[in-house]
This record gives sequence, structure tokens and C-alpha cells, in this order.
Amino acid sequence: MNRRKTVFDALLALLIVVAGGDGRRRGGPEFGKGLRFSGSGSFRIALFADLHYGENAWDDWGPKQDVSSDRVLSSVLDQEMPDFVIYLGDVITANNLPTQNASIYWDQAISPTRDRGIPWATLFGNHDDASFEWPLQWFSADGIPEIHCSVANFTVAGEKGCSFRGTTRIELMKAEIIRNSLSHSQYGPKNLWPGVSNYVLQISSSQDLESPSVFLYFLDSGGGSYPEVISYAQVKWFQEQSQAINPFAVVPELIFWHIPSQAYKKVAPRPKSTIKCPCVGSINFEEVASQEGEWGMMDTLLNRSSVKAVFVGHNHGLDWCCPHGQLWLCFARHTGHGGYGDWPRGSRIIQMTEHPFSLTSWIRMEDGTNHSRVSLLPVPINLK
Ligand SMILES: *[C@@H]1O[C@H](CO)[C@@H](O)[C@H](O)[C@H]1NC(C)=O
Ligand SMILES: *[C@@H]1O[C@H](CO)[C@@H](O)[C@H](O)[C@H]1NC(C)=O
Ligand SMILES: *[C@@H]1O[C@H](CO)[C@@H](O)[C@H](O)[C@H]1NC(C)=O
Ligand SMILES: CC(=O)N[C@H]1CO[C@H](CO)[C@@H](O)[C@@H]1O
Repeated sequence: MNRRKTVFDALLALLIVVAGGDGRRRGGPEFGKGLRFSGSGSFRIALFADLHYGENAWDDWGPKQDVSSDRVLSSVLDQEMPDFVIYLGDVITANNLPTQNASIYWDQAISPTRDRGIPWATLFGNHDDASFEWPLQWFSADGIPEIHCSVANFTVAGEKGCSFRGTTRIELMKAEIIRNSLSHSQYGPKNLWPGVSNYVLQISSSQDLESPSVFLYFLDSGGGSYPEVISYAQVKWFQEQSQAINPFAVVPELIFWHIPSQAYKKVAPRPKSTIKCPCVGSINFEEVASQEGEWGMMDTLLNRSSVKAVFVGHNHGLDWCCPHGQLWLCFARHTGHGGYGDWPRGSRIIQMTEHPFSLTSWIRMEDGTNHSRVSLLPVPINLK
């Protein structure tokens, strides 16, 4: 028996090395970095979706919106005191940023979390690395650009103008990771680029740091500098990772990306109708704006009993969760004051317990109220 255990341990160690367990920046799970269930066996996550910092950075109202977003983040963090925060994409509105280095705005978005000593992870949406779009109002009637370069940092292009290069996904991630020990973000494996935020984090058992209790998977659903897709390469990466670190699918897995997959359209309540059971939520004011294609990610997730739920942002006017097979498809809640729509701001909270495993979610509003509490376990088998 002992000998078999030793062989098993050796195989496991080999698997961990093969899976890149030593490489925090290569998309493998990080071990021993300390995300774990509390002594009382709980773990709470706040999702910050669609903050859109830096919107209309040259106007008065843009920076004012950012101050309002700071207030939402602080309010949610102080009320919920989460163990972990996930920035679910569209952290900044890069297409509005006449600046050399959008990391300054990215940093503003993470600072309320960092100031409270709470660890976090980020992933990319479709606005984060979008290139700057010159606003029409900068051009006078006779078509000569006004010089607005002094409003923010800029790159001088030749003698007479300014150009704004935009900040790439890699640069944004690098600036975050280098400067923040509380950041759990990763660049993901190079073979998945231009998709960058592809990685998995382990939440360990309260009893044993080596023992995984939950895996969190982050995927880059594209947009901005490339199409809004999850590629087949990402699907394969997920399959290989999950096989390597959770071969018998016994550890629960939660999935996070920005743009809803096409499956969200299938389970969605009719747009603008009342949200009815089995879906749970409070706003349903738009059609699902889904990814441009489906390369097999949803089939893979549906096939894996350990996957419990997918969480996305992107649609500011939707905040529901609906079941899909054995898993739940959930929207976060529009958290930032940037971005379209004026529905009240809030944050989807995810609460887990370890023994027995439970997964509950609700939405915490900026004004302190909460609603849409739902247990994401278990899904009744007879639901579609
Ligand atoms: C952008 O800013 C970050 C943070 O200040 C810095 O680490 C990084 O080097 C800057 N990048 C460029 C291209 O200026
Ligand atoms: C689902 O699982 C079955 C059985 O393990 C396998 O044969 C099938 O190829 C899987 N389908 C997908 C899309 O992963
Ligand atoms: C959440 O809201 C309900 C009413 O909808 C209230 O009874 C409950 O106390 C609230 N919970 C927290 C933690 O604020
Ligand atoms: C708005 C902005 O980007 N301001 C920065 C421009 O660069 C100077 C010095 O490099 C910084 O101090 C500003 O914060």
C-alpha cells in the first residue's frame, strides 16, 4: 500500500511539473501562494465587472465617473469584506484614453482592493486594449485637429502632432504583476496569445495548503485588438489543464471570462421580460451580446461534472443566472460608473463553503442593499 502511495505521489509530482505548476506566469496553477478557505471553512469573492475607468478622460464627466466608481468599489469591499476580488474585464475604456500608458488607469481601478490588503485577479474585456479613437469634437469645422495633447501624457509624433499608441494586454498585465504582490493575475501560456488572461488559480483547503478545494479558471474572451472569441487552442488548454490537475473531476471548478458565450442566448429569459424561475436576477433590459463564434468551450464545460458555473460581464443591463445542463450561466452586475446604461451599480458576490461544498451568490448594491440570492448547487437534473 505504502509503495503504491509513493508511486502515486511521484506521478502526481510529475504531473504538476508537466502542468507548469512551478510557473506562475505560464498559466499553470500556483501552489502555496495562499488562497485558501478560512478557518471557518468559507471563501467569498466579489466580481467587479465593466468598470470602464478612463472614459472620456479629456472631459469633466469622465474623471468624475471614475471617482464614483471608486466609491462603488469601496462600498462593496467594506460591506462584504471578500477574501478575493475578480476584475471581470473592461477595467478601462482604452479607446477613450489619450495617454501613453493606460496602466495608470488600470492601477486606479485596482487600488481600492489593494488599499484594503485584499488579493485579486484580472482578466481582459473588449475595451481594455482597444486603440484610441480620436473624438470627432476634437476636429474643428474646417477639419484641422485642435491640439489636445496636454490633457494627458502623450507620444509626440514628429514636430506637429500627438499620437496615442495604446497599451497592449501584455503591457497592462506586466505593469500590474510587477508592482503588486497581492495580484494573482498571469500572462497565460504564450501559445494562446493574443488571448492573454488564460490561467487557473487554486483555492486550497483550510486544513492543507497542498490540497485543492476549488479551481478558478480565467479565460480571455477576446475583443479590442482581436475578435471576440474563445479559440480552439484555449479549449484544448482547458482540457489539458483540467485533466492534469483534476483528472477525476472531484474538485469543483468555476469559470470566468468577459463576453458571454452563445449558450447564454439559449438560456436567456426573453429580453425585457420578467425574469422567471429557474433564472434568478433583477435586470433583463437587453439582448445577450455574445461572442462571435463557439469553438467547443461550452460542450467541454457541459461535459465536465466538476464545472459548476460560468461568470461573465459585458452586458451592463443583465444580471441574471440561468441553469444550463449541470452548470449555471451567470452575469455579474455592472459595477463601474463608466460604460453605457444608468442602472444602479453593484457587484455579484460568490460565497462558498468547503465542507460540504456549497456555492451561493447574490448582488450587493452600492447603496448597501442586496438581492437575487441564489444557490448555484445543486441544479435539478430535469432542467434543460
Ligand atoms: C507603464 O506604467 C507602468 C506603471 O507605472 C510601468 O511599470 C511601465 O513601465 C510603463 N510602461 C510604459 C511603456 O511606459
Ligand atoms: C464528452 O464526454 C464523452 C465521454 O467521456 C466523450 O466521449 C465526448 O467526446 C465528450 N465530448 C466533448 C465535446 O468533450
Ligand atoms: C440582504 O437583503 C435581505 C432583504 O432582501 C435582508 O433581510 C438581509 O439582511 C440582507 N443581508 C445582508 C447581509 O445585508
Ligand atoms: C494623466 C497622466 O498620465 N499623468 C502623468 C503624466 O506623466 C507624468 C510624469 O511622467 C506623471 O506624473 C503624471 O501622473
